[in-house]
Amino acid sequence: CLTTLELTSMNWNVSSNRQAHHTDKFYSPELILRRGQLFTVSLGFRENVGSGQNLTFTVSTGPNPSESAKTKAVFQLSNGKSGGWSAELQANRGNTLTISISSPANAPIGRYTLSLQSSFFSGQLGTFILLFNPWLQADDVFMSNAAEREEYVQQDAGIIYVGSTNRISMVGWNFGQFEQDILSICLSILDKSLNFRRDPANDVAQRNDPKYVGRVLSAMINSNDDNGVLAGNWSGSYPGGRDPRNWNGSVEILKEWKRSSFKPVRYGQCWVFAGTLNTALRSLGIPSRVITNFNSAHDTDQNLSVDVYYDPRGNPLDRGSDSIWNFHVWNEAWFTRTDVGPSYSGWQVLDATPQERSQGVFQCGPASVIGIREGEVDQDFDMPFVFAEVNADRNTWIYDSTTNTQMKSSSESSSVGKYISTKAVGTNSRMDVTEKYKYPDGSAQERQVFQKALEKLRPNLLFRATSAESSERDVQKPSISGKFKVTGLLVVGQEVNLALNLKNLASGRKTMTVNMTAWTIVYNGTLVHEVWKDSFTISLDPGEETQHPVKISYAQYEKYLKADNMIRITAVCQVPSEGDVVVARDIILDNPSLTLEALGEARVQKPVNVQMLFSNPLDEPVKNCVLMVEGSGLLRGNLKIDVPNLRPKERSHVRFEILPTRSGTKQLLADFSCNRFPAIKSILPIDVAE
Ligand SMILES: *[C@@H]1O[C@H](CO)[C@@H](O)[C@H](O)[C@H]1NC(C)=O
Ligand SMILES: *[C@@H]1O[C@H](CO)[C@@H](O)[C@H](O)[C@H]1NC(C)=O
Ligand SMILES: *[C@@H]1O[C@H](CO)[C@@H](O)[C@H](O)[C@H]1NC(C)=O
Ligand SMILES: *[C@@H]1O[C@H](CO)[C@@H](O)[C@H](O)[C@H]1NC(C)=O
Ligand SMILES: CC(=O)N[C@H]1CO[C@H](CO)[C@@H](O)[C@@H]1O
Repeated sequence: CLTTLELTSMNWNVSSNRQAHHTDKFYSPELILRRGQLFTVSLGFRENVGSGQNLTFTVSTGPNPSESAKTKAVFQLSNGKSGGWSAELQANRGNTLTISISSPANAPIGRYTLSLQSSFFSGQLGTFILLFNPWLQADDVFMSNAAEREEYVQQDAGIIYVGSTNRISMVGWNFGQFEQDILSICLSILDKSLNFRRDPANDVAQRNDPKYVGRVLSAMINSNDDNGVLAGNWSGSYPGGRDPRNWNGSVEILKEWKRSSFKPVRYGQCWVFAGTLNTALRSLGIPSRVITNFNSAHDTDQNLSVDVYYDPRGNPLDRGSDSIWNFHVWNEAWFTRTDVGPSYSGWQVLDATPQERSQGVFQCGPASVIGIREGEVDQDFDMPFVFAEVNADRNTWIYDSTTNTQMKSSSESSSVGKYISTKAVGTNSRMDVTEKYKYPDGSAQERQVFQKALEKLRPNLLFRATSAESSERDVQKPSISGKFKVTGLLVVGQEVNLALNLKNLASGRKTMTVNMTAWTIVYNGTLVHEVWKDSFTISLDPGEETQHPVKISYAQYEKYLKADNMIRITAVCQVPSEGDVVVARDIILDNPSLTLEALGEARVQKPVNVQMLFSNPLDEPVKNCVLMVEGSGLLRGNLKIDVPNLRPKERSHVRFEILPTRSGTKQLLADFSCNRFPAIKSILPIDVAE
């Protein structure tokens, strides 16, 4: 009687399989595997089953699995590997068979069901999750360097660079791809995509391809079009959601998205989108990193030229659709590009910030970084947009609304695309990758590539020839020059001190009138409020230089400063019957410092105290102070501590306890906020011993 041969046990060998597949860090009980690599399961039967020759396995993924789409495979226990799915007998101990199962290196990733059919048992054995495999040479995401794999796949905390060219700063980010539920949520991101909703069978079949998965994720991390994860907002006020500066990692965001039944989480800005996309990529096994581009152009019409406008009084104008962001953050993911040619394999730009639609949807990439450096703007995907972000020319105009006229004040070919940065492998230092994106600004090669890109984009605009040079020629050479110099500390709570340096470059005496303004802004140039203005007239002898002081008091800017701490200062200088000269400078005020110190050695499962120090720099009390702390592997979830009000200039100490759960270098993130300082951040690296 066959029923006596029923299956009595099924051992997935979760722990040893996950160790072998480099998935042991996931905080989840599930069997998580990487494709192209064998795993072993043990089947126990009530009686001796011989060699198990007649066992047939089926794996399937997605709602409409099919063998033709390779979302289903049926295979028998055999001795030979086929390159596709296969099963091989490893050991036969009478009632127990140990079987090793292999998946192909190009299998779709996702959640699979494993079933068994035989004369004595038919049914599901259970489920497992299959991920990309950067350890496997045959996988499109193969990364040969072990230190890089450690950083770009296994590292669950990192640094994102922000600020401006003259003040690069950083925020810590907790990617948390191994935290409870995060992998599951990242898989459900794919199932909420427009592609899946339209044609699930086809969508699941394409999940074998990192290009496809990366592009879908870039669409889904922003909420535009598809109710994806994060709603963007650059307005400077965020009452119905969280100020983007307050996020410190992806885990809260992804969990909140799930908790709210997949309603978009409010609000994100570029580094929040990039931090979250990085978590999704690393969790699925695609090596990835976060990239910051300073002076990032947003060129909406692909003419590689961005226009910036001011009015005659020096006010920046929100005019035209193009803009230059102080910084912009995107991702690079690592995989081969068989579609455009193997020489474009390697790092690929993916950008989840909703800037422009691509094929009707806010999504961007993959765009090969090598392709961008070589000006291959006709390749897939979104190459012109990314190329312009790092290469566009910047034209400055004075627009006079009373006469509806505009005059070009300057044209620069090398102000866009600076200090392209990412966290270095294995250390917390900044690595500059600008030369991966373009040849040195101003070099012959860089101009050739720019020209090549321009010709590909606008065959009929060939006359722009040596573009920037020619447009620089159509701007009259100014007889004066100007520059803002910082003359004091730039700190929130104190007066801002700068000077406008002016110089007469001409051989005759020049009289000029100067209009100046200062506006608080959001990092992408969104204007918040005018906080200061001044006008003066001055005469300078040939070669003479002068310094005009700029003083902006705390009382003038405090109400309008946003968490970006950015102020844009502009001067429009006019010499009668000559073109206006625009001098602009964005400054970033520093927050008072928040220091963290571990008060003992950190060991796994041993509580350790950490102390926070903060001094109120203001001549007024600060209220509603809250300290938030998180760090993957250092504490479960996050800690919220109410800090008592601080009197003017008072110092505050707060102690709290953490309990490390994993060894290695971990990152503790703190965020201190109060009525006067919306988001002061600090990072403490902690070495946790076994
Ligand atoms: C941004 O947030 C403000 C304040 O909550 C809101 O009024 C505005 O509609 C939001 N903008 C977008 C695009 O969601
Ligand atoms: C580029 O496009 C903008 C519109 O976005 C337009 O105003 C500008 O004149 C164009 N510049 C060049 C050099 O083609
Ligand atoms: C400064 O602003 C005034 C209007 O307030 C305007 O008449 C004058 O032309 C401006 N100066 C410059 C240099 O544009
Ligand atoms: C800031 O970015 C958002 C999103 O792309 C955009 O809607 C807004 O217009 C931008 N502001 C400026 C000044 O470019
Ligand atoms: C350390 C820190 O800033 N914690 C923050 C991280 O995010 C969680 C949830 O959004 C909050 O508790 C804190 O804002």
